[in-house]
This record gives sequence, structure tokens and C-alpha cells, in this order.
Amino acid sequence: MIFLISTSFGYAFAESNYDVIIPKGAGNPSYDPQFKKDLFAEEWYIPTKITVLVNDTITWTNQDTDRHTVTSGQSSGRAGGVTGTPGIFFGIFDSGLFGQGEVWSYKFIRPGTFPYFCTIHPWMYGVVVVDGPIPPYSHNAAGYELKLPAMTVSTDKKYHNGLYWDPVVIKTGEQILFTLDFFKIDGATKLHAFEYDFVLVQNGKEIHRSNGFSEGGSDTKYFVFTEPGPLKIRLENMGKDKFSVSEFDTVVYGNSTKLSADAIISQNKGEPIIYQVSLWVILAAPAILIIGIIWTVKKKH
Ligand SMILES: [Cu+2]
Repeated sequence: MIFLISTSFGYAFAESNYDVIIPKGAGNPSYDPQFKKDLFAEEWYIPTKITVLVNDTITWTNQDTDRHTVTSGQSSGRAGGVTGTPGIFFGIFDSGLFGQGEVWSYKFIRPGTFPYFCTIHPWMYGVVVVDGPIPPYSHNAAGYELKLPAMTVSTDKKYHNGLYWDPVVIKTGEQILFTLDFFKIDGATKLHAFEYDFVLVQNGKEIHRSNGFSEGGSDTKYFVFTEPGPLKIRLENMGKDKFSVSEFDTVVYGNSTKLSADAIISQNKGEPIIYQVSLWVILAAPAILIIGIIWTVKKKH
């Protein structure tokens, strides 16, 4: 009986282990396939895209001399690395720094597309595609079950907030009803006519903000999501205080997870900008020098 219940959720897979390598040279944002191949990595995580099943584990091995991270979020890409643009944190997993010869493992317990990058070399990008059934219960962005209503205490410890959403698994194109509860820190005294901002942050970007007002301690909000990806539901400016923030996290599922993985890769590839810039310097420097010599010679005569 117990076995039947577990298979009805589709979690009867053999759990497999996969390896991703961080190659030597990953700490350099440029590359030159013809020369210095040992100093410049063409892929920062090998393979860049890996497809696994729910409950599989991936182990990253650092073969570079620099320390690196495996951090869920959006890389700034090759071009962004040159301009010093940081990556965008999604907050699902973060290895922290690990050095030469060290490894870090993570088990993926829900399906989806998980882009990741290195926090100190944000041009480094990889993506994990996890195939399998969507957990039939409400869960956080990592996939762990979240009992609804989810409860939390505001950052300034002044308020207690409850949040319920329906349907409990959020999908694109479906109207979601959010029910919000506002209590004093005792968790029992309802806050009536209480002002706040309802904020949705998806894939690290604010996608919605609207004012709210509680009636008898509660309020409702509707939203239809167009994009899949990790979601933070934030209650900000509670009681008109910018330090009063409560946050909940979950995920929005789309129809296709594979398409977005390919989009992430093509978006990050970009041009090897440092190589182009260095070519300009090589060509422009002698030209400026010659102009300077001609100008100096002319001045003397
Ligand atoms: Cu790195």
C-alpha cells in the first residue's frame, strides 16, 4: 500500500548521480579557441546543460586553480563578465566557494529548469534540466513541501503573516488567488485596515507591485503568471514601515522547461568581447603612435 502511494506520485525512479566539471581556465571571461586553450575555458561548467530526473544528484568537481561557486540564478554572460555585471540570485541553492580538487553535490527533488552561475566569476553559466512529475502539494522553490497557510514573521519582528494560495501548485496561464493574513507578533491579534505592498519577484526580478489594505485581518490578490521560474511573494511596507517585510518562496511551472534552458544558453553565450577589445587596442595603439610622431616632427619644423 505504501509502495503504491509512493509510485502514484511517480517517485519510484532509481536515483542516479551525475558529474559536472569546472575546467581549468574557468576564471577567465574571454576565450580564444586557437591559442592559449589551457588558459581559457570555452565552457565554464562541462557539460553546460545537463538533463537529469527528479531525485538525481549532481556533483560538481573544481579542476580549476581558482575557487568557484555553483549558485542558482542568472549569469551575466560572457559580455556581462567583461563589464563587471553581477549575476541575479534565485536563491534555490548555493555551494559557497570551493577550491581546486574539491566537490559539491546537490539533489534535485522537483522538475524544472535551474540556471546557475559563479558568484565571483558571474560570466560562468550552466543549466540543469530536471524531468519528472511536479510534486502535487504546495512547495518552496527547491521542492520541499510547504504547509499552507505558510506562516512567517516580518524582518523587524513586528508582525506575523500567513499566506495561502489556490491552486496550491502554481502554473502559467492559470489565475492564482493569494489570501494574506496580518497579525500582531502574538500571531493572534488581527490587524484591521492595515496597509502593505503586495510584491512578486520572479527569476530575481520584480514583476508586480500593488497596494493592499486588510479587511478584518485579511486581504486577497489575484495574479496570472506568464513565465515559469522561482517566485518570491513579498509583503512590503507593512504599516507604512519600509523595514517591515515578509517573504514566502515557491515556483511557477510552465508547459515546457527545455525551451527555456536553450534560451538561457544562447542568451549567455555572447561575443568574446575582451578578444575584440584587445584587437582594437593592438590596431589602434601603433596608429596613435604614428600620428603622434608625425605631429611632433611637424611641430619641430
Ligand atoms: Cu568562479
